[in-house]
Amino acid sequence: MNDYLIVGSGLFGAVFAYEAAKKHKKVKVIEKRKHIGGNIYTESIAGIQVHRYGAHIFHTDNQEIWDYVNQFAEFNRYTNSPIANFHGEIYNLPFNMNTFNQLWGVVTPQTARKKIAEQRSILKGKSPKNLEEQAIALVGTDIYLKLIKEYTEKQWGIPANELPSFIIRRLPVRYTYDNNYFKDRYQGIPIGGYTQIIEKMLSHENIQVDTNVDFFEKKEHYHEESKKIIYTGMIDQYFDYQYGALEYRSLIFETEQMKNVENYQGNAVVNYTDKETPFTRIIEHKHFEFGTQKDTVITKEYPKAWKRGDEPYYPVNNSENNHLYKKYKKLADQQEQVIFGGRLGQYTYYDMHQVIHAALKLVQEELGGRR
Ligand code: GDU
Repeated sequence: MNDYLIVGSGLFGAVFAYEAAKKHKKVKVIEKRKHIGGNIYTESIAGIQVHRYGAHIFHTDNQEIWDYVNQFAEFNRYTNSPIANFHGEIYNLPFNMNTFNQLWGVVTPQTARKKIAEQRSILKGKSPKNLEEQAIALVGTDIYLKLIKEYTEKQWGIPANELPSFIIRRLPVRYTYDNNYFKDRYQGIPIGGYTQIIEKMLSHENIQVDTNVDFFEKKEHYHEESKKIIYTGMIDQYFDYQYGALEYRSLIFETEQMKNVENYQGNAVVNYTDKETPFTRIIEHKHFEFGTQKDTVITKEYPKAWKRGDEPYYPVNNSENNHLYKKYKKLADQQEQVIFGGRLGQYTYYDMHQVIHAALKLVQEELGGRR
């Protein structure tokens, strides 16, 4: 009998498994894919750590979380500063004095603020109700049209005026010449990739890991052999889509190794913000670790509508889906044996540091005591 069965070996499941194992619990982790790590999985190609399921840049403002993750890997000093390419014009992200200067030639924060205030006036002082209005309120119409609208609609497959405004508030707007994408105190990439982090967590002697296993093929059996289940898959699938399917956004990754190309695009992340380019961004993985290999590896990210059987990457947190999620959440709360966690189990657009935070909170609630 397992004390805990963990469904999914991503960051949420792995943190919980590790902490429970340390407290002498018997833990079994099952994973549908052939490898552990969920979407933070990285693997080496030509000596370069490739982020197989999209770019993952660790950042947090919480020292406890930073110290926690640093137990499992050494982090470098990488600072995320993506470049936007709009029809060949290059702009710095996030929106800051460099962007304002490139767009309007303004050099002082005062003139940049004035320009944005002028453009914001089309909202007539109304408070923003959706992503489009929120974006215009923050940075004005020029930036909205060149760097936000088409990228966002490509990414989400929904008009920007039907998306929630919190999505754009993820990005800072700065009146300084600072291209750092994140506001957090701590930031970096684990030297040697993310997979080692999960490997270290799951290598505890009280944890058994089975890959290539689908929970739904033997759901009853798993319920019988475990005291509790931590389920990190899609919450609607767990309940057999009984109220209907939640929406997700999927992605296709096209990865290419380029022989004898030392430096393809000069930056780890380049966003293509026009609607004509079918992908949203190109990741050149070696730049996350300041690599000097003679080859390079790039990945193009194509957003895609999600249908059953596809990989769900992002929850689409508009009001209909959030309403539907609440119904599933009610069912989830009635399950004594099962706890739902992670991006898919809680239908929440979590970043890695938030996932660790949520998993440690659950550890505290379930197992109490100090780590
Ligand atoms: N957005 C734009 N234009 C851009 C970039 C973003 O309009 O050039 C809008 C989009 O609506 C997007 C939203 O801002 O959906 C949020 O953007 P994020 O970059 O936060 O979205 P992602 O989740 O795709 O970002 C992921 C990670 C980030 C960071 C980033 C790489 O969640 O932490 O690593 O990739 O730059």
